[in-house]
Amino acid sequence: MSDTAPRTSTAPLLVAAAGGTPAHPPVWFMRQAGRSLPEYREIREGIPMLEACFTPELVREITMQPVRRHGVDAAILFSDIVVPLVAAGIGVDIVPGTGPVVAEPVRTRESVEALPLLAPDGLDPVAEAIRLLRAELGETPLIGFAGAPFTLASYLIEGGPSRHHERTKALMYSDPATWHALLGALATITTTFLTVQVAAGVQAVQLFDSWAGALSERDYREFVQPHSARVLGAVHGVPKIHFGVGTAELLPAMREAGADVVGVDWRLPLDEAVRRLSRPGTPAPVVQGNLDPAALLADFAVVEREVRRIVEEGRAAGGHIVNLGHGVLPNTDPEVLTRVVELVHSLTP
Ligand code: 1CP
Repeated sequence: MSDTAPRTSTAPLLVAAAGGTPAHPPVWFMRQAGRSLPEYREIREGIPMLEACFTPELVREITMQPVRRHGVDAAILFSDIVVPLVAAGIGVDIVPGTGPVVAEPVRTRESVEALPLLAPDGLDPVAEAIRLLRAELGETPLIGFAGAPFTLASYLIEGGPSRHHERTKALMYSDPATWHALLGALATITTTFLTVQVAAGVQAVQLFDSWAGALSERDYREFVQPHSARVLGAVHGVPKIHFGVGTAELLPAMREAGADVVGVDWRLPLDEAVRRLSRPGTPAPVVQGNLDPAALLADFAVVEREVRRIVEEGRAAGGHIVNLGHGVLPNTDPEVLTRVVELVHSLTP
């Protein structure tokens, strides 16, 4: 933080993340940049995803698009969870219509030991994009992010997107030593990715453990939580949001990993999530979520009812950041997102 920066921010997202009462409920959308916006499709025309992620001027513009269009309470850096793997020299590409594809899947002790380290200067274009964005964003906070070790491991082991994560779990159960070596290496890479972003100026971070909900709580605690906790413990000075999908049974363990804010998907009402997250003698939990992304495809009367319900249920929390329960679906009408922002801003926190 520079000498001239205010010590406390009144930005609603940062107030809510700290458990305070903001002027209005803050709202942003996971995957708010990207395929639902025609201006995004236009600017990405002919430019591969990863090339875009390493071009500061493009990252700046794509990150700004949803802020300008919707008036959301935060920008999220346009990047991807595999960007630090690419910066480390691991062979990963993002294939249109598929997602991350890994050239040589990592399934043995030898391939884990051969994983490269990530030198921070490999992320210089990302840091440069963050500096450009802070200069442009003014009072609107910029959220940085990374994929958590488990979710990254799933892509590396499976070789690409996976429904059941079966090779991932097979390695976890059959060779715990190799498993922990892999998650340890990924925790180190993820920590570098996040600390570079914080040093460059992001004002909050979100750790995406999108696929952690595939695990039982017992397995999560044994095989995953220590590595995510190491990442979260190494990031200082900004609020930390910890998010996964299908994590109703994992929420307390995810909070214990060190998060200030726990992201909740649409399967669990926020008041029930708060009940599960609460511990006697500790401050009321702060939550983020949890509109079903598919509900945005319904009539606006339905959307409005759902938004009002979620803001109401969020009152049980110490603070509430309104968001979806997972990312914006590509066929979402951007007008609906703008109307949701207007509606949320008209409500009392
Ligand atoms: O608002 C934003 O768009 C921010 C940028 C962002 C973020 C936060 C992108 C751009 N990716 C992510 C995170 C990300 N990437 C996650 C965690 C969040 C989540 O659970 O949705 C995951 C799991 C990925 C991996 C990934 N990258 C996928 C999912 C594949 C699967 O397993 O189902 C996909 C499709 C990508 C590519 C990608 N990343 C981002 C965009 C806009 C795209 C589409 C690529 C394109 O436009 O060609």
